[in-house]
Amino acid sequence: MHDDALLNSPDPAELDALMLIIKSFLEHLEYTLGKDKYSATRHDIFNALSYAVRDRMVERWLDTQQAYYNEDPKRVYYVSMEFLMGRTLENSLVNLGLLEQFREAMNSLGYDLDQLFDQEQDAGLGNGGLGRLAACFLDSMATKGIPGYGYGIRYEYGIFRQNIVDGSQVEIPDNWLRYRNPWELDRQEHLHPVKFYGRVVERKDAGGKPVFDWVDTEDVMAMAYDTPTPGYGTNTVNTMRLWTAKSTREFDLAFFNEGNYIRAVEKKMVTENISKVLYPADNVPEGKELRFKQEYFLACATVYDVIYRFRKTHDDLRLLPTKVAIQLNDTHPALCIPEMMRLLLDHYRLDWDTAWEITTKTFAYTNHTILPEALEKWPVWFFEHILPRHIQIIYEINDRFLAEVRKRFPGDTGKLQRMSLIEEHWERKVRMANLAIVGSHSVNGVAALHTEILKESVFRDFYEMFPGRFNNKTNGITQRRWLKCANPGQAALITDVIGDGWVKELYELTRLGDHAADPAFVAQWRQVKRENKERLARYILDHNCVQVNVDSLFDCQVKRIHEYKRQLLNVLHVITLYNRIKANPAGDFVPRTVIFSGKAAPAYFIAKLVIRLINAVGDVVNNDPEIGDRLKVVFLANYSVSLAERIFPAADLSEQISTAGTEASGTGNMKFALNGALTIGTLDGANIEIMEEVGRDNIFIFGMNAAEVEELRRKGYNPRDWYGRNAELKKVLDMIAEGRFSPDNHDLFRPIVDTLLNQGDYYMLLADYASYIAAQEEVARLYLDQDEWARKAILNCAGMGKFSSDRTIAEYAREIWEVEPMEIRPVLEFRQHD
Ligand code: B1H
Ligand code: IMP
Repeated sequence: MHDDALLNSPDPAELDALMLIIKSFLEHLEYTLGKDKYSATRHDIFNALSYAVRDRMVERWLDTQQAYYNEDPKRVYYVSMEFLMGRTLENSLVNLGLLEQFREAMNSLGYDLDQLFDQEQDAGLGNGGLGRLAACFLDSMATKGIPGYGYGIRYEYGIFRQNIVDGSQVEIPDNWLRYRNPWELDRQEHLHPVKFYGRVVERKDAGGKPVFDWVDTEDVMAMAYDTPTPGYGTNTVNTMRLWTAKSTREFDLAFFNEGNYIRAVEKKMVTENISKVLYPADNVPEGKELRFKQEYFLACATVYDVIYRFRKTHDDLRLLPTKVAIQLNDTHPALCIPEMMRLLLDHYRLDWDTAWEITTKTFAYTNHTILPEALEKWPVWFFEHILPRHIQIIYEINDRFLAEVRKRFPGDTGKLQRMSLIEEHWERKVRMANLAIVGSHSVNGVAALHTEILKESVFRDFYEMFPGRFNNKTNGITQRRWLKCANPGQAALITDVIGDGWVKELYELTRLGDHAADPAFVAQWRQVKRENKERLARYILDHNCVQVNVDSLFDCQVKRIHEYKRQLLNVLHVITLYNRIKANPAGDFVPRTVIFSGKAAPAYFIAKLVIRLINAVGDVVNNDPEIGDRLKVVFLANYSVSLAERIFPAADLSEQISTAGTEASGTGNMKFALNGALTIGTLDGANIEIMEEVGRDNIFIFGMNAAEVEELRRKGYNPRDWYGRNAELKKVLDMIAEGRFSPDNHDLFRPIVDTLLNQGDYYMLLADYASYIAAQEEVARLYLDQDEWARKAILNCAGMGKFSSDRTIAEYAREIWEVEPMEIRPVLEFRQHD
């Protein structure tokens, strides 16, 4: 034991606190985990430490939950099929204000806290932006003192691990619970039944009113696991409650009594499959029965819990909307709406109008995408088969709604067809977005442009009918994780000059603007960026065996691989640069390291082929001695929250190059700019608002805007016109098509070129190519002036105040939820042990 630090501590109170931490850690190692210093593995050390941290959180958690019970404020339920939490240990220590104490305590035992942080598995219960947004919102709700809960599914397997084998993505199951999850507490007593299948029987009650009984169902139990979510610099600790599927006792009895024991165990496993795995599709729904059952599983267990908690202190369900706001994270949990109706009608026996008023006043819906293929539609026969009572309720909602539409717009049958909750094609489907809009009092988009597109095109009919229902809430990110934890060097430098107010109020960063012209500050800023780049360069060497030049421009595109995000456009630029260097080997080129990272949906053929192409181009470029370190291309495997935390701080350039009108918001764009990267981007999603905040001169904007994209599509877009007119572009595409990057299989990448030249280039890469290349030339020119680059980077960071999820949450709280922050005072008298 190295206890010099302890012995040197001057303050007895401080010394006491350290001793308590050490005691707590050692007790958990011994009594919770049953290990001593000889038998403890690194997982044991991590777990014992996490339990010691959790103990500090639990005290405030109990106080918070008790205060919610006693003071009965209005509560917010954020319901989401995804929570992409990443790691928890460091963030918890930062939010609790205990980081330095724990660092010192672990140091005195001979452990390096940063190495222990790296032991933690990511909680990867999400695909990308939508799931990470939910995680940032939990941090901000707790920090702002909003009485909030996250409700989701405790997938046994989160988003797959991505390995790259011979340049291709290979998916490995993410068994994240293998070494236990120290942050969760199982709540065996919170066990709710969820029904599936069966049929509906109609009968009359004593008063002659119809009653609908849903009978002969197959039931599954939902069991709760709770994770505390602490705010920064407050006593508030909120709850994330995730549901896991368990078979019922009745199920066990019925099947085990049949006498075939093994068959009974098999069937038990099948019912518990509901919470087994996250569907790894981003921005495209998976039309599978199991996914549908997952969505209902979440909806049913959550609505039951919300009403149960409300009824602990209230009898009159009509007051529900004054005490409860439920936010639907896209349509994935939209079955909450018919489920709430079912409970109010069939269980609590309210009349339709009362039930409908309670429901619509309680729910609010956030839309996250306008890609037509990503709007959820479930076949009517799924409902008839799996949720027979819900389809009756949905038909009734639709009948009443369409009657209203008819009254407002007589004779407009096109409108009726478009607005119906049911799509009448050869296969009839329920349009989940229409259900969510009709069943909510608020519909919001996630960036200004996105909300305009919702109002003007995707949901135009609904906007005409309910203009007051639509509103914008531009996304944000938590600066605690994405700057303070991820980039301690830059965070400390900022705090040195403007204080640490920015950790709770990101608009404080505005004051950095005054320092952008200070040469000493600029020099320090550059030094921090350089150290971050060195760290990432070491990671790249370790993982990709590529030595990159730390003085080169780190040009980063990290996000899900999707055609609309146009990683391929970036590759076209890389090959263009390669050709230019090859054509002029003695020329002066600004050295670049182009870094890609991201997962493709396992069934998304073209996206996976793009990954192969990136690696294939890397093989050619990185091994060409004539290129040297002027150009390197690396694909970092297994993009995840914890890998993102390494990449953002080291980035010089942020690629946000989606076709205008396709990226609802983006949040990676905000994380890059906050970490001092300049953006090259289209006028899409939140890029537009970033430009407004940092100034047109401090961002590289290129390409068509959303209106121009639409106009060109309307006029008829022929990508071959662009191919024919631009010699550099033609050469690049010909090289890919002819197998220049796939010498063993010349046709390997032909399908990629086909999507561009023969299948209409839906995302218009060719139309934006020339403008993109020109913008990249400007980037390179600016990079030659390192001080000027750093000045603009500082101004980008200084302009990020708007993009804190604290601001976003404050807007939701005020304008949608009508909830007030609540201060939690510690209730110390219960604590006998310290
Ligand atoms: C976003 C999704 C999404 N939009 C379907 N939509 C999914 C759709 O499993 N599914 O079926 C999963 C995810 N994800 C993203 O949300 C947007 O593309 C981003 O632009 C946005 O920043 C993010 C958060 O609002
Ligand atoms: P939950 O939100 O239903 O899980 O309850 C959260 C907290 O509310 C509990 O941990 C208690 O602190 C408090 N609580 C719930 N029921 C009661 C009660 O009947 N009396 C006092 N406090 C309660």
